[in-house]
Amino acid sequence: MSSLFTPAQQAAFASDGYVLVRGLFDPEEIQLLRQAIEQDPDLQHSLYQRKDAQGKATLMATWNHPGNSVYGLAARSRRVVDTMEQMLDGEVYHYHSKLTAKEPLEGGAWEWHQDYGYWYHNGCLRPDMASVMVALDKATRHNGCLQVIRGSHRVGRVEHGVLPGEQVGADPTRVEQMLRHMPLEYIEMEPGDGLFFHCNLMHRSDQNRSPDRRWTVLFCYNAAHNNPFIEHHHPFYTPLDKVEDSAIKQAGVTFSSEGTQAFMKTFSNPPGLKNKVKAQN
Ligand SMILES: O=C(O)CCC(=O)C(=O)O
Repeated sequence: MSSLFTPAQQAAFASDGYVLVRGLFDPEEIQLLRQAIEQDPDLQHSLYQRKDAQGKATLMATWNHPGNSVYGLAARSRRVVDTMEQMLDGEVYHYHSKLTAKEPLEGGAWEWHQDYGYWYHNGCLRPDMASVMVALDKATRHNGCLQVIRGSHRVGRVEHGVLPGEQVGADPTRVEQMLRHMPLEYIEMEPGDGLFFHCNLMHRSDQNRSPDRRWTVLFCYNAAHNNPFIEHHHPFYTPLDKVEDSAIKQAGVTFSSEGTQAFMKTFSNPPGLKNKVKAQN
């Protein structure tokens, strides 16, 4: 087990719901990831838009299996997976990954939500799930970096509803209360930094009104013991083949070989969430 977390970071994850690891991927590695994600034809063909309430779109790609691309290897690397296994206290598998790309001056906002707000509806019984957001570009307040409510994961799952636009968001009354009691943090990141966060951490991000691109990739994991009881658009337990950290540089700019990553062409809200509580905003 080669988790990156020190005991202090493990304690911070428990109390805050997230840990920011600077330089999770070094400059050479992040350049490989960025280049592969920008150029992989399978990924490019799978791009779709997710619009916010004002009609501004984030460009997205989502894939269910990590495969053998260099960015798939990053999601399978020991430094990431062993850390996830420490966070979630046991074996994890790859639940999906996604690119969230905010183009300069155009990128859309994300409303307050917890990932478990929708993964719950996928039949995942426990919130034993987490993600790592990796910055491909510099992410700042100006280009729509992630915002989190520190410690909000300890509130548990909040009801979510379908919002205007194409997003699912958390009950605004609960969010308002959380903001009264817990600090709002802007997570500014350099390329290669990784934000590990719990699936119940409340998070959002602003539109990108700046001239600077903000692309991030998210690798999401589920505990092996939390195999979903509903068949849905993300995979059941599938053993994760970990690779050594050195695999990223050894691979160079490698793309997904046809079919191995199972790109999704579109993405719709979990059926359980359609017609559910309408969030009031
Ligand atoms: O890219 C972002 O700013 C947020 C993305 C996000 O929260 C999500 O995909 O669930």
